[in-house]
Amino acid sequence: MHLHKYEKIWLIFGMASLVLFLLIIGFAAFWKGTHPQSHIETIDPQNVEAHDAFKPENLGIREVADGKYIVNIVASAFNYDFGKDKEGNAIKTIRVPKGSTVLYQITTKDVVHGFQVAGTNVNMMVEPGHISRYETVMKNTGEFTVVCNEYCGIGHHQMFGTVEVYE
Ligand SMILES: [Cu+2]
Repeated sequence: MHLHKYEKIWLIFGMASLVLFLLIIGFAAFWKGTHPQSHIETIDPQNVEAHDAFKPENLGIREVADGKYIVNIVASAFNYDFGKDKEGNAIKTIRVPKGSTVLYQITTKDVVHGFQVAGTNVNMMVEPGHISRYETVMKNTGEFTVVCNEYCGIGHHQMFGTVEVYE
């Protein structure tokens, strides 16, 4: 079989790019540990309290190791449940020291919601029946507004909270 010179060049180019892309995917998946951050674990949306992370007393922020925090949140129309303080008032602000590693775990009781900490790289879709997780280092100080970016109904704009990163 005779191949034209340009055909050969294109074949080699095509195959080399395919190999290169597969190597990049392999490198990201096996070496860097890149994987989808969320939607791995399922949960009964009608009974989220059955899951340890979403028991009312476990909601909100918890320090699990030095500089490591877990934040558990239950979203519902039209509220983010960050748990309650000692007086029984709903917590609306999560406070973390700068540079800490925070794992956000969030689920929803009803419809699809969003969870975005505006100004950071935390931005998740929250689907009923799934647990959305994202771990990040809070590098910058400031007050960041939590917003729902999936239109979830008439009170959509009332879904908000604050993450405060202090020195
Ligand atoms: Cu919402």
